[in-house]
Amino acid sequence: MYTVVGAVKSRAFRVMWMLEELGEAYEVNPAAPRSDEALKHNPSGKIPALLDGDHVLTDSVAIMTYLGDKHGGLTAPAGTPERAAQDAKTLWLIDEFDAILWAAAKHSFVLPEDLRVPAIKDSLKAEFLRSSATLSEQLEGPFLCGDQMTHADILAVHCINWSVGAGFPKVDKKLWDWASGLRNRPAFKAAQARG
Ligand SMILES: N[C@@H](CCC(=O)N[C@@H](CS)C(=O)NCC(=O)O)C(=O)O
Repeated sequence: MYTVVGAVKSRAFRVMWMLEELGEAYEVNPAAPRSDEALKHNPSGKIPALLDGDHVLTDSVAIMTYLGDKHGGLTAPAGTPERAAQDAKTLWLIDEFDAILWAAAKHSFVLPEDLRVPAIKDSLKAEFLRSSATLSEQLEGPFLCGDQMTHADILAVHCINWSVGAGFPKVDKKLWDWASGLRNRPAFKAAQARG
């Protein structure tokens, strides 16, 4: 049985959703970022971490990649052009979605107050909207990487949800409807119920 360290309302949700999609059992240790419990598993105090027996894995995307490869689901096989395209999409989402939302969080509540530059948030919101329009344009099939769901879909939907919570402008209707469809998946709902 896996243990996910981190609460539902954090990047740990990505790992929970992935585990639900894969049908793997897990328990949740809802440790807060930088808490003693988080520091026990990751010297940076960041969450999520995944406990797999004696192994401690960190970083939500590294964990999803590990789980996908290990259980043979939600990923193209390693060493294929499809996997390279999936990795490129995942890294694009980290650059253009996650990093922008994280920068906004840092300048809202993560950094010490004297280091926050609230004015940066307007440009981050504009950048996110531009990136979401690009993603929307590229969206052709039911999933970001074609006919099969991958962890890139989990990452994108999690970031779109996060953008709502962060008060960012709403993504366009096509992308919003697509994300809503994925939020209706039983695995999404089951992960959310862990909160
Ligand atoms: N790239 C990492 C980022 C993890 C991360 O920054 N998590 C936040 C909570 S969602 C955190 O622990 N922040 C505390 C900190 O940065 O000190 C991942 O995707 O797991």
